[in-house]
Amino acid sequence: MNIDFGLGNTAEYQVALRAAMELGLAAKGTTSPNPPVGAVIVDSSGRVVGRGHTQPVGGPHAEIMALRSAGNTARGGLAVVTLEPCAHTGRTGPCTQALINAGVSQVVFLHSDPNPVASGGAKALQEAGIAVQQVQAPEGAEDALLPWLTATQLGWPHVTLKFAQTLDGFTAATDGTSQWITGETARNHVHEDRARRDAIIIGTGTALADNPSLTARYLDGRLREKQPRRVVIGTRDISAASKLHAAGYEQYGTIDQALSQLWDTGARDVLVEGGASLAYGFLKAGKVDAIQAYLAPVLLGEGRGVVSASLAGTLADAGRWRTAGVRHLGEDVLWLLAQS
Ligand code: AOF
Ligand code: ZN
Repeated sequence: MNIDFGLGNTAEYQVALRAAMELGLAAKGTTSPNPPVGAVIVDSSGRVVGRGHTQPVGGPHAEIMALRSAGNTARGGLAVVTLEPCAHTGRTGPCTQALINAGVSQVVFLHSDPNPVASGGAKALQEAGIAVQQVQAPEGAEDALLPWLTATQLGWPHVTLKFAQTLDGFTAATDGTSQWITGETARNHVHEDRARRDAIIIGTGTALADNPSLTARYLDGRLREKQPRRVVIGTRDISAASKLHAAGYEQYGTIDQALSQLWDTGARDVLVEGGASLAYGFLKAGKVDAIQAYLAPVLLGEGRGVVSASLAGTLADAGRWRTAGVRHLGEDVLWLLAQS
């Protein structure tokens, strides 16, 4: 499909798509089991006249929020959405109909909807005479929908394994000290990321050894507005004196029990934060969809590893990951990996 969007050049809708992706990112962590979608409305002069993102479950979808903020200026305009507009009546009405009613003449979207109940929106819009085009994400833009898309296809939560390590692969020194391997910028990123997940998971070993609170905080220690669910996997009792007790948490005996219960209760995007034996369990079971490694410019020579046991006895058997992105965070580097 080759459509003239009347915007002069494609750079303008790339800007709109970036804006929509940023709106989606702002909603991440607040929408599950629904996707964190972002939407903008652009008028015929290329000006962004409406913005919106998915509201917490049961609330309006991104398109509805963007149309509300655009008002009458949506007529004849372009809607840029990170997910194919829904064609169904679920907890809310179909966004396709709202776009048609608002008189939008063009729709650009990033991802097709893998949810069979809601999909078919592109076709419905075309049948109503609206020009529809699916586009690629702009280079380097963070895509908030990826975990939800994978989870929806799998029928199982998307799992990100996260760790901070020295340049030579250690998460703690031989005496057990691990605070801090990475600098402030990277640690702040971890907290921002926690707030955008549905749950953070640790093993009982880490809960007992580190006594973490697993909250999402600002650098000054204040709690962020959105807190993820805190989940501990393992059968050992967590002491009543643990900070987790105060913050509230859930405990499951096995990885499968935890993920199955998390899925059933709406979690789609979960973060595994340690320790080494839980990381081993998730990796060995093939339950890791993405890795988020924070690499610090420190060498220890000896120390505690990221994973507690062997994943491959010979190099040819070792799983190789695909680099999905690299970011500088102060003196540290965030390495994002996906399954190849
Ligand atoms: C959202 N936000 O911006 C879009 C969604 O039960 P409902 O009516 O809220 O519908 C949820 C489904 O709608 C969701 O699984 C997805 O397939 C589709 N699109 N959902 O929550 C949005 N565009
Ligand atoms: Zn919708």
